[in-house]
Amino acid sequence: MKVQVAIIGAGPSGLILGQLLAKAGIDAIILEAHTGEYVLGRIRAGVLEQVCVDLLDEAGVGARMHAQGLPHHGIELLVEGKRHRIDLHGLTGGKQVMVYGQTELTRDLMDARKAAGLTTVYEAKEVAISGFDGDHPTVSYVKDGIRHDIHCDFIAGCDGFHGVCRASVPKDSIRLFERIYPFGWLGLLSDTPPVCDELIYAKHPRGFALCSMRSRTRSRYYLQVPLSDKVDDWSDQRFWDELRLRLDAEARQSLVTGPALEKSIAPLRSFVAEPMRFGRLFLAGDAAHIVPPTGAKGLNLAASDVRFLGHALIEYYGGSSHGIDRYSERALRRVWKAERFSWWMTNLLHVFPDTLPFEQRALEAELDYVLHSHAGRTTLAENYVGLPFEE
Ligand code: RFL
Ligand code: PHB
Repeated sequence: MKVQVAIIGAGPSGLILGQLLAKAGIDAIILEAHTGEYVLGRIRAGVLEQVCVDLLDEAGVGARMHAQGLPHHGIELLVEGKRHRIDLHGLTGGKQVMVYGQTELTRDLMDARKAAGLTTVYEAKEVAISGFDGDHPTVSYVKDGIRHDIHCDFIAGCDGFHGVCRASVPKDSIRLFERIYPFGWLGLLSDTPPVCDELIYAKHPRGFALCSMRSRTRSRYYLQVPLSDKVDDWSDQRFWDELRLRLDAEARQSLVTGPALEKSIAPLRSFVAEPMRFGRLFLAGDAAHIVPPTGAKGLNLAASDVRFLGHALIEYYGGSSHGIDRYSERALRRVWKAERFSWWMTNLLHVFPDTLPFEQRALEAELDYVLHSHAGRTTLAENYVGLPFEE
C-alpha cells in the first residue's frame, strides 16, 4: 500500500493532523494500537486554548464544541483559604479558554473521519517504522494476524509518550530533557454540578487540589497524592472528605458529591525530546513532550504541533520544503514556553516534600507577587490562555 503520510496514533494529535491533511486533499492513513472505545475511555484534558479552538474550526470539527463547550473568562486561585480571581479575559485583551473534554473532541474528530470515509486502522499491532532517514520510509503492522506494509513520503509520530516512533530514533540523534515530580494527581469524574462556575486551583498545606468540570452537570476534581498511593486506597468518601479539607468554606458548602464515574492516578512529569524531526519522521504531541497538567497545556501543545506540521506538509505538497525544514525549531520554541509555564505553575501550587525553608519563603513571596501585582496576574493569564503563534 502507498500513501503520502502515515500517521501513527489516533489521539488528538493524530486525528487533528489527519483532518487538516484530508481537507487539503493529502492522502493519509492512521494506525492506532487500541480500539476506538479504549481511546475514548481515557479521561484526560478539559481546557482548550483559543488557538486550539481556532484550529478545530479550521479542521471543520468545531460545531459541537461551540454548541456544548463552556467559554471561561477567568480562573480562581485559592491560597491560604482566600480566593483570587485571575481575569483571563480582562488581562489579555479579550481572550478566553474553552472547557470541552478531550473525550468529546476525540469523538468529534473520529466522527468526521468516519463521515469522510477516511481510513483508521484500529488494533494495529506490532507497528514498526523504518527508512525515515532516506527517501522511502515504510511502516509495517499486523492486523488480524496479517502483516501489512505501507510505503509513504512521511511518517507522523503522534503515538504518545510510550509510542514506537520516538523509540525508533537512534539514541545519538536525540536529546532528552526530563523532570519527574515526587507526587501524582488523583482524578475523579462525577455526574454532579461543578462547585463553582470557574476552575479553582487550590494551594493547601495538605497538597494541591483542582476543581474542574466537563459540563454544567459533570465535574472533574483532582488531588495531589503521594506516588506510592494506589487508586484502591481512595474510596469515593475518602476523596470527597480530603477535597473538602483543601477547599474554602464557600466551596465546602456548595460541593455536591456523588459516585465516581472514573478515578485514576497520573504521575507528573516534564519531558522534551529534541529535535522533533528525523529525516522523514516527525514527532508531535506527547510523543515529543510531556507537561505536568497544572497549566492545562498537554492537549493544547499537541494541537499546536500538528498545526505547524499540517501546514508544513501542505506547503511541501504545494512545492516548498521551507515549513518541514523549520518544523522542529518552530514547534520547540512554543513547546519550551509551555514547559516553563507548566513547571512554574506546578512549583508554585504544590507541596514538595523536600523544599528548603529559604525556597519555601521565596515561593510564597512569588505567589504573593503573582496574585497582587497586575504584571504578575497578566503573566499568568497570558500563558494560561495560550501564547500567540510566532510564524
Ligand atoms: P495520546 O492522546 O497519548 O495519543 C497517542 C495515541 O497513540 C497510540 N499509540 C500507538 N498506536 C499505534 N502503534 C503504537 N505503537 C502506539 N503507541 C501508542 C495510543 O494508543 C494513543 O491512542 O497523545 P496525543 O495525541 O499527542 O495527545 C496528547 C494529549 O492526550 C495529552 O497531552 C493531554 O491529555 C494532557 N492533559 C491535558 N492537556 C491539556 O491541554 N489540558 C488539560 O486540562 C489536560 N489535563 C492531561 C490532563 C493528561 C492527563 N493524563 C492522564 C495524562 C489531565 C490528565 C489526568
Ligand atoms: C481537567 O479538567 O481535566 C483539567 C483542567 C485544568 C487543568 C488540568 C486538568 O489544569
